[in-house]
Amino acid sequence: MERLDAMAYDVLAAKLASRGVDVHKVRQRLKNQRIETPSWGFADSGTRFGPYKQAGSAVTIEEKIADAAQVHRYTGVAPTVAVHVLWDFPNGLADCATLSDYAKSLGVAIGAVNPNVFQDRDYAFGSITNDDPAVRKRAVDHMLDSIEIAKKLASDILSLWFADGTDYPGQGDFRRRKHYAEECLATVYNAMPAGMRMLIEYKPFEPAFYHTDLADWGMSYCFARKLGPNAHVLVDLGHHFTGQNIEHIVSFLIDEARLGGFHFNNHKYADDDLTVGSINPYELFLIYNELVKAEPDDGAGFEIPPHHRGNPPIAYMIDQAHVTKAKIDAMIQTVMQIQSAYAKAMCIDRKKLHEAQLAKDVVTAEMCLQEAFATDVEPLLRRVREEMGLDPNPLEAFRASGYWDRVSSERGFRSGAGLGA
Ligand code: RM4
Ligand code: MN
Ligand code: MN
Repeated sequence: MERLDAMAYDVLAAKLASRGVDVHKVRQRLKNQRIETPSWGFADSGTRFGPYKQAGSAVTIEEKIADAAQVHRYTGVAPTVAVHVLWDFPNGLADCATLSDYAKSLGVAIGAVNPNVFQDRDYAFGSITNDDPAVRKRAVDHMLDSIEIAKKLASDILSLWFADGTDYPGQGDFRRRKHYAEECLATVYNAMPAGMRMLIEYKPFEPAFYHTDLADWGMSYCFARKLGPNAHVLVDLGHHFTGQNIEHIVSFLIDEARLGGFHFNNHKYADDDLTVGSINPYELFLIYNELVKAEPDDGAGFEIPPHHRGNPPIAYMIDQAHVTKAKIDAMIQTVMQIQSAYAKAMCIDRKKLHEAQLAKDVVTAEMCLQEAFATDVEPLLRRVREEMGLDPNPLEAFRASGYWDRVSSERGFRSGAGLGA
């Protein structure tokens, strides 16, 4: 097996060399990749019809961090966990006193802090766009508290998503609501310490079904620009209409230096929060193609134009709720899927692609992408994992560890705070 692996790797390295790709650099970049898991992805979640409970689902933030640490332990590239304030710290600041140390003891750290201004009944008619100043203040205060929590947890990302919108024409005034949102966001932005970034997520519909106040990337971008250099757009892959060209949006935002991060997931119909790459792996690959081009060294030895540079650091976060899959298995599978898309995007013959574009040879240009997408990058990923001191197959290694069997019998079925729970 080892000999076969070594042979497969050599064949792949030779293939990549013929495309002008330096396989050593690709390995290095794969080792430097970072993916953030969400605390809520380890807890019970559900559908609009109700929550589904799994034996072993995490309830406390300590359990969620412990589960996230398993994902990092077997993949080596998921060292941070995003947290959701209301679900993870129901008592606010008091709940997170020793959490950084706890996370550190398990080999991980806290990532983006997500305030929650959508669950409470008060927000049914909007949070930062509500006509009632007391509700707007409540939402702003919660975000200010979230900044304090982020400081306490040594996190430098405040990640915002708003459910604000209306269900029927005439229900609200678009422009009045827009001005409320601008004012509230400015208050929050100005309270952030130096070095903290605000990520602004958008979503076209749901839970509001007529209009959403932050409906698309252009609106998030517009708010971010008005706020200042530390406000960036968060692209959640599930928050687009079917057929929308997400890689184009990604590329545009990179060029404007406003792409702040991702919420990885995949959808077939709406905001399904399925495993990224499960429905449309080619889309994920095409997104990574844009990201690879924006990295300082494209690893292909081909000079990338300076206008592709200068974007802020990109937070690669997962936002998935696994209802039917075993949660840690699904998270490891997700990380592997993202690694694979990244690796494939680095297998593109960039010189050939560039020349084909200039020569208006559409077929060759497209085939440069298709050949890279069809490349079996598993031998490369296995080699990288071995070099990182990991098992070449993280999912099998995790399953063989017995962790899940142990925690599911220890924890059993329980209720807890969380999405739909
Ligand atoms: C939204 C959005 C946010 C997430 C909430 C629960 O659709 O994706 O990121 O925090 O769901
Ligand atoms: Mn999201
Ligand atoms: Mn979503």
